[in-house]
Parts: sequence; C-alpha cells; structure tokens
Amino acid sequence: NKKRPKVFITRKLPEPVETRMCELFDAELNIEDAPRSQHELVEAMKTADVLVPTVTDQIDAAMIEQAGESLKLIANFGNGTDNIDVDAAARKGIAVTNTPNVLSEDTADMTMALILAVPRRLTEGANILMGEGQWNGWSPTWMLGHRIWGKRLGIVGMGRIGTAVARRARAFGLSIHYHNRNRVDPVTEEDLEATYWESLDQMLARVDIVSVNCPSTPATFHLLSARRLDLLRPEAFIVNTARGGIIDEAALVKNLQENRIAGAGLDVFEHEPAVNPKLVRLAEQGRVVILPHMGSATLEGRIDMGEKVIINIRTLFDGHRPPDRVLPGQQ
Ligand code: 8YV
Repeated sequence: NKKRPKVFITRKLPEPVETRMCELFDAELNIEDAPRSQHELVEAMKTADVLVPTVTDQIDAAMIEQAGESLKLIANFGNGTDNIDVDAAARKGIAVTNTPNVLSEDTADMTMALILAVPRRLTEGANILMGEGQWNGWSPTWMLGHRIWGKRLGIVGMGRIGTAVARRARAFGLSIHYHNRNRVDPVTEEDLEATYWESLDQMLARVDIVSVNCPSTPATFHLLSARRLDLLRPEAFIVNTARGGIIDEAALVKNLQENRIAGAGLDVFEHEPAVNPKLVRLAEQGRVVILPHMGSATLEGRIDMGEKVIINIRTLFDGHRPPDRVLPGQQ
C-alpha cells in the first residue's frame, strides 16, 4: 500500500474536486477560503509533497528555497504560472504543472462578451434602467455604439485562448489579425483567414479592437507600453482577459481620459484585487467595462481544472511525467 501524497490546497475548490482530492490524497483543504499568508505557505511547503496554489498565491524563489525535501510538485490551479518562480522550482527539482485547455473556451467567451459589451455600450445601457426614471424613451440618435461587424480584431498572443477568441470573432464578422512569438500553423491561419503581423507596432496602428491573450512573463510585462498604446487609433478599443501587467495601466487610463482611445474592457488589473479608482470612474461613465477576474469562472471549468490538477499529481506519483508540466522559459 503506497503512502498517499500529502497535498496542501491553498484555496477552497468546488466540492466535487475537494471530495475527489480527499479520496485520493492526504489533502489539506481550506474550508474558510481565507487566502494563506506567505508564512503559512512556507510552513506548508516544508512538509507537503504537493502544493496546489492559485493565482492569489505568489510562490517566489525565497519561498521555494525553504521548501522541504518532500515537496515534489507545485500543481497550479490555473493556466497562467506567473505566480510561481518556475526557474527556482526547477533548480530545486520541484516540478510545476498548470491547467491548460479546459479554460480556453470559457475565457474566450468572456473575451468575446467584452468585445461586444464595450463598443455596444452594454453596461451603460443596463445601468440606465437600473437607475430611476433615466429612460425618456427611444430616439434614433440615442445610445449609439459602434458596429462590431466588419471591424479588424488584433489578437496579441495567438495561443489556445487567442485562437478560441479568433474563432468566435470570425462568426461575428470581424477580420482576424494577430501578433505572436511564432506564426501559427498554415492550416489554422487559413481557417481563420488570419493576418500575421511580425511587428506588434504595425498591427496596433491598424486594428479597431485589440484583445490581449498572451501569458504574463518578464518579456510581456508592459508589452502594451505607453509608446505602443499611443499607436492605437482614437476609435480603437482594447480588451484584456490575460493579466493586468501586460498593459501599462496608468498609460491606458491617461489615454482613455484624453480620448486617445475609445474604450476598454478589462477583466484583469495590474494590482489585483485593487482597481485604479480612475478606471472605476471611467466605468461609471460607460467608457470602460471592468470585471473582477472572472474570465474562466464557470463551475464546469473549475471542476475540469481540479480534474487536471488531480491527473498531474497522480501521474507524477505513479512515476511518470505529468501531462501539464511547465518548464522554465516555456510559459
Ligand atoms: C483563474 C486564470 O482565475 O488560469 C488562469 O490563468 O487567470 C484563471 O483561470 C486563476 O488562475 C486560478 O488560479
């Protein structure tokens, strides 16, 4: 009878996932869901075999240094692994895994929702009826937004989520433009009738809507810098369901305030959970739609993510290579 791996789970997960985890592992749950302190995490990493963190846990090199000999795997409950120092883990012989694929479609749905909501003034319209007596009746020139159909969408990061966004956007009549580290395969490019831009600058200057779908890495920090945001046309919209730090948020706010960009749909922020009050004000005015990092927040998706975490743990402890291993430089 093999010893069951000791698994420390930092946040409350959907019930079926926790039940399964308890069946299979010596699992420590977080019933209250209060985020764990750095100190609590370090203590847990000293004795656990597996750590299951989420986007709200920063697992840095100093913490990994203090991990016990038993820690073999950091099985992230999430796709992005920017919360984990993957290099430091590799140096210590600790594997890192994530939960790709299962959340791509959900995140792409939310991206598409923002692509529609901002130009069509969805939240602004909804709020008018939420308040009292603000609707004086229909008029031909009232609440005019901008047409989605026929516009150019520029996808920054054409990976699993970016491709899923492109498929949806095609159905809404948008043409697809993309910038990526590597050009996607010719069949996908042809299917999507997608135009590849080697130069991000050139793409930004030509598209109507930008969707940020790349991972957050040191190389993509402020990829949409003040200089690049200035390249956007004043009629352009920007949507971000990836990570806040990919956009220079202060520069974006400034450009929105100065009407140098038409609007933004943001599911992620540079200093989550804090949201720049200027963005909240812009959202009240209807120029911006802001959401509290809920791109992949579906019950089905979260259960699938949990299943992925379980498979990664089981595979490693069965002596094989976990399917969703994240290697240094591969994020
Ligand atoms: C989650 C996400 O909110 O997977 C990601 O990268 O941003 C979302 O799915 C979060 O990461 C869960 O840890």
